[in-house]
Amino acid sequence: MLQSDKFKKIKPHLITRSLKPENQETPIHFLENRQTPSALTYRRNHFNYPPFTNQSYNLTITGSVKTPITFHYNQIISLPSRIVTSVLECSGNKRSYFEPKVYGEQWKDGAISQGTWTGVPLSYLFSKTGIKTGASEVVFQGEDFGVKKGKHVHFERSLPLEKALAGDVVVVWAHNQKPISPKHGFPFRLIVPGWYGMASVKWLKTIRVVDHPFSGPFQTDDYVYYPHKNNNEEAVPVTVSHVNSIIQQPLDRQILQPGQHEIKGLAWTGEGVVISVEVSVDDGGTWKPATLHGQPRQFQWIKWSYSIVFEKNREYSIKVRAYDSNGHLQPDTAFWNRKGYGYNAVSQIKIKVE
Ligand SMILES: Nc1nc2c(c(=O)[nH]1)N[C@H]1C(S)=C(S)[C@@H](COP(=O)(O)O)O[C@H]1N2
Ligand SMILES: [Mo]
Repeated sequence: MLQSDKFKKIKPHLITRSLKPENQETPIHFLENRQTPSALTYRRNHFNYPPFTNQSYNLTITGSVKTPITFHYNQIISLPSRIVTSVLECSGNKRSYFEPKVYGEQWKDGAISQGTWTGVPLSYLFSKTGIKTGASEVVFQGEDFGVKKGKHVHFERSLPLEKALAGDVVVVWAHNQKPISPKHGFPFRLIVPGWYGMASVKWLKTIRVVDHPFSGPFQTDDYVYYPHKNNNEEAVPVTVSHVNSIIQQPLDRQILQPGQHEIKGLAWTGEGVVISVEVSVDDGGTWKPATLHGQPRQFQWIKWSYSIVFEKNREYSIKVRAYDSNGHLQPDTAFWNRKGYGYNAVSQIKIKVE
């Protein structure tokens, strides 16, 4: 191989937070495409990867339904399908920036991806099974399992029935036009666009309609905002993603040459769309609008950029904040909560000009 061919092979790798179970994030400056390639999509797992068996090709809908049905993979992929391109952000993304610090995976900004998912709307599957009166929630069980607080459990999450029936919740079997990779949920996963990632259950095995509040550990212990350090008062479940942004260029603490530069990054929100992004190069003293690239689309991130001439021998404190169509704005300080979910304070970096 020629020396120059070797150099062409330089490519990004995920940033490891833990290996068993696998938790790795994406270096944010490689979130370039509308579709994050599967190999560069962050991986967030509570347990080891589940064993794959012939049973894995079946998806059962049971509980408070009129006709319980087990669908086979071949049936599911032949049903009327829907395509959704959506951001998936871990609710623990940016956790490492909380002050005071909190326990849990110390994610920086890269526990986020955007992908195109193909599958069958959950509401369509329910039109086949029917739902009994009195049903209130739907529980989604993943094939993966392990020990949590001394108990042997599967990864399980519920949605309120109303949300489960909303047309945008989809049981998907393809990611970026290919079968979902084993690490991201093959053969099926749920996708709940606009909600933090924990709702999008991978290796989906059983869908159970229930008539009482579901209280599994990933529902009522984890993925709850606890505003107080020492008690569980005022707890609120984690649901919709907050309005948020990242600065992809320049990098934090980068040393630059004087002259024209482009500051750029991404912005997104769970409900509504991003309507503007503002940049400050004087530590939040004054704010100017960034240019948005393309039309804002529901559930998708939008690229933004801002041109500036940097002067020599200076340091700049750069801040960025996004607004959405529901009137939400990134706050100066994130809402602190004990388990460190939903961090969305104004994004910031510092750079130095030689
Ligand atoms: N079965 C199962 N589904 C799961 C999880 C899990 O550990 N097991 N993690 C959830 C969390 S917290 C997130 S953020 C996303 C991550 O999806 P990804 O690993 O495909 O990026 O999957 C969700 N679905
Ligand atoms: Mo997550």
